[in-house]
Amino acid sequence: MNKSALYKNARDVYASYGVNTDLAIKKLAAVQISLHCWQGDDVAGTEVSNGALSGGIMATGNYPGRARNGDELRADADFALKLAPGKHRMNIHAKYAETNGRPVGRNELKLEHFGRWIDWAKRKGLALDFNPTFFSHPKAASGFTLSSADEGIRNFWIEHALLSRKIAAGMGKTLKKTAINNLWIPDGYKDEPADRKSPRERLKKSLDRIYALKLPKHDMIDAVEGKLFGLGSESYVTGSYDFYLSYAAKNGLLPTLDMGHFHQTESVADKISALLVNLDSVLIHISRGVRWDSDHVAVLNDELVSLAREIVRGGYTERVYLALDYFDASINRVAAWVIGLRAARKALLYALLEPRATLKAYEADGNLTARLALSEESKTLPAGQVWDEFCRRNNVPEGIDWLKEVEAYEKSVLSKR
Ligand code: RNT
Ligand code: ZN
Repeated sequence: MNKSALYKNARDVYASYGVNTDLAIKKLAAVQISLHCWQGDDVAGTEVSNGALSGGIMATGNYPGRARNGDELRADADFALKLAPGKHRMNIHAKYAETNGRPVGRNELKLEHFGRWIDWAKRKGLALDFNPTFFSHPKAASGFTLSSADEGIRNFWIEHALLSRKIAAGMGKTLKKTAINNLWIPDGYKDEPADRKSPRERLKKSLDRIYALKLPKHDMIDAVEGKLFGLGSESYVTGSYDFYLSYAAKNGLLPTLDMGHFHQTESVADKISALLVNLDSVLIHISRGVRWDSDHVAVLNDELVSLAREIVRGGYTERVYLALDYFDASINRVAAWVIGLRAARKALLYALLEPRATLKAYEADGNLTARLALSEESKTLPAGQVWDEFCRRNNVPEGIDWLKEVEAYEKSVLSKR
């Protein structure tokens, strides 16, 4: 059977379950996924005085060929983006400033230091997202930043957070595409604190100063990312999920849910409808924790498919912002990007191909037997043929063909670094 016959067959099979595959393909293309620049260089960054990675996160592995500067990083990202179908954004961190060899403090950064990213994004028609960087810096050496007991340290990081928000707004304004500015801090203790309250009170006060500055919502929106624990902050994290969820709800910010930042049996998928009954939007960091918040490459697993299902079932594709967040230095980094991008998009396709109208109807009728039976059968319908068709329609290699291109790029470019 040729390729289009295979797709037609899949389309008929899905039609018999009441699912329109052409509509699914159309909806899928429009969902935006933000690609994290930091997978391309193991979160190293492009600052002049580049410190070691800190803050309780870690990129393990020493696969050759990581990007060593902004141009290499953008070239690699270009390559990855061409191998993944659908609409993308690019997510960058403050530590990816490019300052022409001149050291510029984190409290002195300006929009112009991200000019190369902006020019590149403009050429590609991409939106940019932004993150202040509160780690890999001497002023974060104590493990505390916005919740530090030292007023000087707190003020330094408040300045950094404020100018990051302005940079994000500048990006959004220049590109005419709203930027999301996501704040995550590493603050926490390795061992049981004697005082859990004071750092949280200080964090709240710091955030109040950071978000007192009002910026146009069509230029940028603010998100705050909580966490359960980090390396060296196993017993206490100031900015926990509860802390930020309540802060975000009270102050009109987006909570960020990183899939590696919860107890391992906790379902991020279940949180989507619980949050969006009350909030406008959330930001998801698509990651994969293996035993700990290990930031493994996202794959098509149950967690990701369940999350995508909740987004699609709730009609939330415009209200849930999706961004990848992982860093694996043990495999080809461009491939790591492509695998995660394709996995996230595939999860959304699976969700769009679910016979959800019928499942909901069974549920409404109280026919829970049929609900379970159909849910099981739908898992083995020919989604792969629809995925291949989606790739063809978007001029992206289908199946494993993309890997040959990454291997050729590794040979001709990455291996020479
Ligand atoms: C850390 C958070 C955070 C970082 C990035 C680099 O646990 O997930 O989002 O991964 O900011
Ligand atoms: Zn994250």
